[in-house]
Amino acid sequence: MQQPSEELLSLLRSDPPTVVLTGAGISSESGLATFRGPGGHWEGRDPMSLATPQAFDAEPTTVWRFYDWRRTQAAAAGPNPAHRAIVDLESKLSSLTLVTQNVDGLHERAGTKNVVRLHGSLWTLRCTACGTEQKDLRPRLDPLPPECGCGGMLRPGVVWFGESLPRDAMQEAQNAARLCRLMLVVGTSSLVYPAASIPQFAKSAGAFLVEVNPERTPLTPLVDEYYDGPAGEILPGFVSGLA
Ligand code: BV8
Ligand code: ZN
Repeated sequence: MQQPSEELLSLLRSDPPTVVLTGAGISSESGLATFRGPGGHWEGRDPMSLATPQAFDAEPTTVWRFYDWRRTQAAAAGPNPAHRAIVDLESKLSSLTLVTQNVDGLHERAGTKNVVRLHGSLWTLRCTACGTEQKDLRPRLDPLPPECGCGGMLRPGVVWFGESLPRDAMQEAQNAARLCRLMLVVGTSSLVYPAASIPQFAKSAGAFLVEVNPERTPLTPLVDEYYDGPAGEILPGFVSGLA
């Protein structure tokens, strides 16, 4: 398996402000399906077609059940060595900002303290009428979308396609990207915007860009180093090289 280069190790040893941007691929070794990989479909439906406000408007119970399934999958999964390597990096570096597109909560369960969630969380419900958010860690959701105290229907607290990202999360991610000297882009197809634009901010600010993914992506030609392999094997090597 690809070991970190001397260039990356000496950069890491200089304790650079670091951003780690993750996508569904970092959770695949926890057994969670990615959006575009095998197993992502649910009852024959493409998750991309279910993760939209239109789908929820048209088929609220179906979309609700899809997210109930996603929660049961995430609850049954556990953080893998890639999630834990980021926790280790966070403890060894003075400044590490973890920005994730994932909604599964595995970074939080691995122990990462500050998680910038660009696309919300499976473990939050939001009222469609008054917008109130509530944490909901129950293993299973009610069979039907429950009502908020105001009478509005509750929905999953995630960002669907066509919906704007939380302003503060995007702002925090962009600021961290502009200030970092090293960005690790891990397990994302770099197809979904505006999350996929974040590495560009780092690049234009002169950061050293590293991609970890067993497949090449539209970002690969732009990075300084591309590690072709699973994050659960590559990232621990970055940490042990720092020891
Ligand atoms: C928005 C939460 C403004 C829900 C998600 C045309 C051009 C450009 C943009 C658009 C366009 N048409 C529409 C858009 C906008 C759209 C978009 O980008 N679409 C894409 C598909 C073209 N974006 C939006 O709609 C965003 N909002 O633009 O708002 C706006 C406002 C109002 C009106 C109009 C516009 C909202 C996007 C957020 C959607 N919500 N998630 C849920 O989870 O259910 S996105 C969801 O899919 C994930 O969060 C993630 O972001 C994305 C999947 O991407 P990845 O995480 O990268 O996962 P993927 O499966 O794709 O890839 C996995 C990768 O891991 C692969 O590369 C694989 O090789 C790798 N891998 C596998 N195993 C491993 C591994 N890597 C390492 N180790 C391993 N072991
Ligand atoms: Zn309400």
